[in-house]
Amino acid sequence: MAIQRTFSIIKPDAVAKNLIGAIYSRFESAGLTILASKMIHMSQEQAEGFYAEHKGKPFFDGLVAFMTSGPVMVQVLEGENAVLANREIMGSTNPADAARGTIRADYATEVSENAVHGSDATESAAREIAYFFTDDEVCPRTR
Ligand code: RTP
Ligand code: MG
Repeated sequence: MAIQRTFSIIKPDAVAKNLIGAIYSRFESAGLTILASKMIHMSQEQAEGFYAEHKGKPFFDGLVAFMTSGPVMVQVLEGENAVLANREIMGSTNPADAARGTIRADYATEVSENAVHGSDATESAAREIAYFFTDDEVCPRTR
């Protein structure tokens, strides 16, 4: 296995429920190290650009409205096989299908408000990290 980086968002529903610390704890317990982190309130343009691959789908407008409805936490996570490791602790897109003990099973009930985003491949991770962070905002561990 290789050390990878992935991009993560704690979505407006989970931020509103004061779950930032609980979700960061899940990342760290899973061996994912936080290399960059900030709170932002996405603009319409920022959210549409981030989810460009979904443009034209029936849930696109609702997704953009939700993602701009309140602040989010965006972060870069690093660890062994980080892309898949993060997807595993997140659980399935629809919380109803998410395995017990995953973030979405424990903290979300709706597919449209499912607590977290995680990159689905190393290529999308690199693109998504660069979408929200400059190189000097990402701080590799020195010890
Ligand atoms: P994400 O990108 O947020 O990590 O979620 P994902 O890969 O598990 O799901 P994706 O297919 O990329 O969809 C992005 C987000 O769109 C919303 N969605 N709603 N109503 C629906 O059928 C539907 N399908 C997708 C979800 O909030 C999903 O996280
Ligand atoms: Mg996705």
